[in-house]
Amino acid sequence: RRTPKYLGVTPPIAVAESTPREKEVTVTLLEELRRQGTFESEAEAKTREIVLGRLAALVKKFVHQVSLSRGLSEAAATAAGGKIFTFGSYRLGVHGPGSDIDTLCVVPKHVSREDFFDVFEDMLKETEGVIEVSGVPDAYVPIIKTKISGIPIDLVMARLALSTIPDDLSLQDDNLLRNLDERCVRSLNGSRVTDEILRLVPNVTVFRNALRCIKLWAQRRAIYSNVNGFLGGVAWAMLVARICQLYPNAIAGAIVSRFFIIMYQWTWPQPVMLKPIEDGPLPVRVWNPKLYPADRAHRMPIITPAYPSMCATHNVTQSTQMIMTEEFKKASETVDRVIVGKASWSDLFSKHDFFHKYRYYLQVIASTGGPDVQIKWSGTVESRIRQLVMKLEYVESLALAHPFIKGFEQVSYCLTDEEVRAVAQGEISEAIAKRKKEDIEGVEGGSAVYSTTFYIGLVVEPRQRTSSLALVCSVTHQYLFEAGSVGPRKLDISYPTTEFTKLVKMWEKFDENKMGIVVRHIRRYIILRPPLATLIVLASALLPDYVFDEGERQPRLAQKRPN
Ligand code: 3AT
Ligand code: MN
Ligand code: MN
Repeated sequence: RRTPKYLGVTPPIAVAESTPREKEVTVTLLEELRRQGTFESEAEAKTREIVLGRLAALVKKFVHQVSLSRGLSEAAATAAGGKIFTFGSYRLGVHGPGSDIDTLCVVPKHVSREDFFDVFEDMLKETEGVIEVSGVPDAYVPIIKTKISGIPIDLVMARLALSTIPDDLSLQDDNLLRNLDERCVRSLNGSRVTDEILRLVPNVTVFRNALRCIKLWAQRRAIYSNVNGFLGGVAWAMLVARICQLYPNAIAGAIVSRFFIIMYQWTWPQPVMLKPIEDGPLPVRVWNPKLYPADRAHRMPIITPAYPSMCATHNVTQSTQMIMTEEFKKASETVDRVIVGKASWSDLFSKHDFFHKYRYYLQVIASTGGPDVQIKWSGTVESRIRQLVMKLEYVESLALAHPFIKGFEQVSYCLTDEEVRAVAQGEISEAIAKRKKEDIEGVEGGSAVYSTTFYIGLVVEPRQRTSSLALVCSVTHQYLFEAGSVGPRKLDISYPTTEFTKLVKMWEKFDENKMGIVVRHIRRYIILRPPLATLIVLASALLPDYVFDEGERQPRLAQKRPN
């Protein structure tokens, strides 16, 4: 069998070497990435290596100890082995200072998942330099989160159907997945996908530098987030890898420039794949739009290269696709200007303008009375926000529902139940905002409210000569409209918001007495219409200061031309 001369599902677009100008801009790109602080220090890199060495030894010790307890001989217990593999940004070589190390612990068949969360977790806790060990054994991908010598570590485990795990074990063989627990297959997946991506790019250094640039850009433009319907780290990595395949001899600056234009013009839902989808030994679903209607619904399918292949962009909605497409376009224009010397790379990394862009925003406020329950509740609400976005997309006069990629957390110290209710509704008065923990200590009826607020920007379809608009929001029953010549135009979003709150309350751990969920609309600014200026008493809430960086806030009052 002849091996193809290229990597990927099609031949390359061009095999040319980069031009001198592309080499120049690659140098300046790397300088800018350094200036932006995307690289860690040498000291931190060294610490990571030491930490990984200690972790590898600890996993071997763990396997050894459990092996002895299962009655294996000393020699057999030592031969049982145990190995760690990294995945995520560290394995790809694009991690920044403070990134975690995603680590997979592979153990032989006589070591169980329970051992991992009992024996190994305890061993970790007793290890010097280890703090904050917390296991989540019932997660979809069970995980231990920890910190060793200041480096955050995510640990997952896979138990293979092998009696020994040798040091030179590779996870590439699909047959290793036979007879494994589903959680082990899922845990192996991250590592198998990352390794496969690295095998499928023509030049790993070029890939890394280009990906570093794309990641920073996506973060700054607030389109880096899988749960909110944008792309996560693995999906961005696969997109960059595909461009690298299409231009096997191009250097990073050239890859970045091709990246944006190709992604802008990509004919979705044609999938991005790094190799043909393969069948394998498990009775599991592999992505296949011909077979499965759910896969057909993927708008921007980006398919993982390791068996069983899956779509990494299942969460993309009509709105998030539109937003990303617009960003690809803008970025490609910026890079064009960089290449001709009319812009600098720092322009590509300029901050998003989410909180300046829309007239109307929805606030989704998740609240509870304690920090631990708040993490779970706000995480649940966040993971459902794309359901709200999709429901909003069905509202006729809404052109776009743009979810922001992170929630804003606050703790408010309340003296009365009334204040607690107000905070849960998003009304944090100045008096409450100023109050400190000490101010409610020992006060009867005093309590802390933890809240996380998510934002969705709304674009209302323009209607000819309509300056009047009424927003109806079910939860707060506020009507809001500007008096206008055409009569109030209603935008009724009570159905999507009510359905959404019902949906999040269906969470199995939902507790009506402890958890609050409120959706309300707010505005960016108050519009003053000169002749009617005094009538702007319909005081609806405005975007709060905390969404802006210092000095970023625009005037709260927008003067509107008399019409
Ligand atoms: P950082 O540099 O760490 O921010 P990263 O790409 O390494 O970037 P993560 O550590 O969050 O990002 O994730 C690494 C991989 O872990 C990506 C995915 O394969 C897996 N992963 C992350 N979050 C989850 C999750 N909630 N459930 C299952 N797998 C996850
Ligand atoms: Mn990571
Ligand atoms: Mn992680």
